[in-house]
Amino acid sequence: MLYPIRNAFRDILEINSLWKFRVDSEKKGENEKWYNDFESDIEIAVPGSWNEQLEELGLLHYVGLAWYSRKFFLPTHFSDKRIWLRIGSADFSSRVWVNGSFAGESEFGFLPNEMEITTFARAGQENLIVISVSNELDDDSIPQGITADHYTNENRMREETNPPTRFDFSPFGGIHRPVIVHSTPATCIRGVRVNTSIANSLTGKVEITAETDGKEFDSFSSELIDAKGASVSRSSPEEVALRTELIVNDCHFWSNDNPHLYTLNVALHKDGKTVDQYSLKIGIREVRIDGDKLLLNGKEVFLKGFGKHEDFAVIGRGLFLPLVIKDFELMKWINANSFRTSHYPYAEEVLSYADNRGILVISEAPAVSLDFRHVTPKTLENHRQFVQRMVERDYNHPSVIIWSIGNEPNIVGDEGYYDGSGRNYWKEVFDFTRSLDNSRPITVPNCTRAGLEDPVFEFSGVLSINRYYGWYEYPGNLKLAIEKLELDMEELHARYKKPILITEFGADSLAGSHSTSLQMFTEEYQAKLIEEYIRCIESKPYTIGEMVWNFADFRTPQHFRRVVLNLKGVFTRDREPKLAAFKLKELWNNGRKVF
Ligand code: BDP
Repeated sequence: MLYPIRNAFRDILEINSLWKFRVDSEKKGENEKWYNDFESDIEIAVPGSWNEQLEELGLLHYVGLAWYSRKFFLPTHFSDKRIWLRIGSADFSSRVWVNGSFAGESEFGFLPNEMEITTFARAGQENLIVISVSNELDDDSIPQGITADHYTNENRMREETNPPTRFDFSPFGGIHRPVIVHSTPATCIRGVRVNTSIANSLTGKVEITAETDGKEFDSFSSELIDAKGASVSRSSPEEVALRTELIVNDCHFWSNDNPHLYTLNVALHKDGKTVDQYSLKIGIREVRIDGDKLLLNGKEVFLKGFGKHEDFAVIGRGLFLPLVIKDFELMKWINANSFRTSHYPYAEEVLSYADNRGILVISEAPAVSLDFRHVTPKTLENHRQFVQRMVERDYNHPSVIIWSIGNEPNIVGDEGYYDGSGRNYWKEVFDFTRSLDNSRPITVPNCTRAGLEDPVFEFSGVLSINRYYGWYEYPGNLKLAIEKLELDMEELHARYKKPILITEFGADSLAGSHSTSLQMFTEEYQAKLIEEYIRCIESKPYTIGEMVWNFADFRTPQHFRRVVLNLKGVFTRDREPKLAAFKLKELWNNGRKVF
């Protein structure tokens, strides 16, 4: 799946800003044909969640259906082109109509929903897009949903959140990423996949595979351009196969220290003339696990970073570019080199920026806290499809070095998970992911409750663990916390002989709260816990990284253990540093291991 671009053959029109909005809690919109437009005097900004924007209308915790509508003028020059509509993400599912005709739908939140609208759209005229968006989830969806009844029936009332979720982040609803109408020629490039490798210390290899739609071409070409605009390698335009290999001499490999990007131009030709062209930035690099080490271009890399969230005041989960810039500046300031897109794929714009800035990314599918008592064949099917779309979308980003295809399965600690059903499930999803991409390690972070018997370890290339000793277990007791952490790491490594990544550890702290003793919720306790974890993690030769939970405070569903936000951020929700941020900056100085 390609990000829309503008060039001599393609055009884009962003349909963001203000849309008309209407809540449909009774789900009557389709019967009443709201897709032909509906009455409302409420407006909402796109991208952005409805929750905080429209809190005063009662939407802060709203879970259900809502409708968006927007008229836009489609320029006349789109008339002889194929026309596509792409919604960067509408969470968690959406249905789309263009000029009253049903155009497409998606059950996969956090990913683009793209559809061809050539037959419905009218160039040179005003057009109407109507989108219904729902943030409801169920047993079959990824992530899975939960209801208040589940908690009651399972006698887990003390765990109940409002709105009920299986995860610890707000189930924000809305159109969260840009809506783009774009055009392509009739015969067009629809997919490009790039595999890069190092032939020798001076030479890079780029294998390119393209997918096309339409038959009106007789050759395919590709060319790599360097930062100064000079051509560094090109295929012969006679190439008919949609597969080619380019050799780059004097190659500048992509790495976190030197995130060198080339522009790849691919094109289709007919009778000696170019009929379509697509360009993307690529980085030439190789990721590999060797024994207990994570290697980037053959050199050991130790991950220092965070689990993050797409979350900010008012805009909620909406893409907000000033925040993307700020967060990357803060990651650089604190000497981090990586983050995990916990617990869902982030906006493509974020990954492209990570490519530019040399920040390494673990891209995650939102299979968070799967409850195997409620997993259905449809859950598995949706999980596979989700991973497929995520891998397709993010494959070409050099920054993406690891796939995480879930998080903390069996957080409820159900025994049935270990009877082979959990293993079968994960085997299938891991094998499937590997069949889509065998160039990157695959992992699933494990939680304490699922224990060291968790079947995800058998299939993971990197053993990822989330540990909250010193917080949920052994609260306030750092000595015991570190002993337990060490025991887990040692036992895990002894059993599986694979590298270990600590994907989550941390403590809540209320900015401005201090103590001279070890006191939970103070900035000192958070900083101390993080420091002690890092000392222990870095003392083990088989660890490949440490990711603090979380980069910034973030909004969660209501629960007595959360004071509006999860406060495990080392930055506040508005990105002010807590004490732990200064401690990390010191510990991560120069990217060296300090312990
Ligand atoms: C972990 C989850 C994460 C939570 C975190 C916490 O992976 O989503 O936010 O715990 O409780 O179990 O802070």
